[in-house]
Amino acid sequence: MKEIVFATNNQHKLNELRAIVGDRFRILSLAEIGCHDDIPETADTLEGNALMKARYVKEHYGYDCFADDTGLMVDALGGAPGVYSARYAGPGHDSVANVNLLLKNMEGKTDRSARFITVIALIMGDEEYTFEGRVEGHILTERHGEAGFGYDPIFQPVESDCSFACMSSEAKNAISHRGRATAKLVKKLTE
Ligand code: ITT
Repeated sequence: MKEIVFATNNQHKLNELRAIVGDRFRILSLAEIGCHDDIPETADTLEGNALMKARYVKEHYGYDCFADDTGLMVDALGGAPGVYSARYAGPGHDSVANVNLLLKNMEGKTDRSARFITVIALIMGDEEYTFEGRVEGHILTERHGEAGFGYDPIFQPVESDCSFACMSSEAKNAISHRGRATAKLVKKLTE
């Protein structure tokens, strides 16, 4: 079976990808290739960060690999937190603090429209590819649901009457930003 590295330190993303890809490929984690580095993601676009992470693994470890960068773009906040979604409430990737700050900044806003965008960068041999997936929705006024991760409890996709955190992983993956970008990745990998 073909092996490919997913350059992420986020176990939730790894689980989602493995569920979507199934047994078509063996997805290796960074730990499985002995990489425990703090991979830089200092670009100011999702595409730039995804490429930065994938290139780092290719250059330092030699594996074909892919990486994703995801942002939640909220219209009433001028597109924030956007590319800074992981560090919205400060350094430390603290999802509870990020969600609290977003709820606070959205207090009193009537336009609650938002979208998740994922860009996946794939490096195979000398070739680089990028794939985008997005899902439209709105920001709820409080948390709903226990599943998922990150901003899932406060994001309700237009296709659903509940938040991503109220949905099964299968239901989320079928319509999500990452699910849609991953479908394009899988198409490329199976060409
Ligand atoms: P890696 O860079 O190691 O892949 P990360 O958690 O830093 O992991 P991102 O920079 O792509 O990942 O994530 C940006 C933020 O958006 C982060 O706070 C995540 O919790 C959140 N996020 C990403 N995908 C999400 C999803 O499907 N649902 C809810 N929140 C998500």
